[in-house]
Amino acid sequence: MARGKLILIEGLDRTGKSTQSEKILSALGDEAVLLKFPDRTTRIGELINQYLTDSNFELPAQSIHLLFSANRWELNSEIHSLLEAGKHVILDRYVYSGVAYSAAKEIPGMDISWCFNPDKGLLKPDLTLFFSNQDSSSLQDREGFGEERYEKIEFQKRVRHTFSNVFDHISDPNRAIVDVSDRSIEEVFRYIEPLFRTVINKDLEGFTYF
Ligand code: 2DT
Ligand code: MG
Repeated sequence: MARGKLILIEGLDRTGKSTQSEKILSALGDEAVLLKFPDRTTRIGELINQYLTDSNFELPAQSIHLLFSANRWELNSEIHSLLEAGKHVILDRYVYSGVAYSAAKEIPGMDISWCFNPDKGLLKPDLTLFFSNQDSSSLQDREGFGEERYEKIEFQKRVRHTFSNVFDHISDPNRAIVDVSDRSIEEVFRYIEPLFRTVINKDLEGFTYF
């Protein structure tokens, strides 16, 4: 049986990642499963959730970084099994968010290379779609952000910049940028559908790893 494909939706906050991930899932039906990182339901995920939602719960930047990575590792073998069983796995955030959000803190010593290290060896997606919007007045829309730890305009601007450095650092020919500015949900979906269908119809053998 052909293995399933690993499809990653990455991007900045409020670019419609979760909406499009759900739409891909509906389009593929029971051939696919959708996993979201951080997965807040595991023991490690509960700690991550507390860190994101409770501003009194402090952890060193290095520690929370390693927890986000550990959260991916705890699901790695399950993802592997699903793919081997022929299921397509859609991921809503993964390694690139892990590296970009931590490196954007600009902590001495915690550069992109340091941040990427604990994720080395994780399954690498067969397709990565990076959702981006224009860095303009939309970022003035403070109302649009919620209350979680990273949902601050200044930090989001740094994350945007850091993502492009992360892409320079981690090469991947199977990655595309999707500019969602001024596009409706349906327009974005019409744009990405042929991209993920092409990958799904490929006959790939073996796996690749970060
Ligand atoms: P959501 O809003 O998508 O639930 O993400 N993040 C995410 C990290 O800092 N490191 C990671 O490894 C991952 C996967 C992005 C919650 C926040 O967590 C950030 C936003
Ligand atoms: Mg969020």
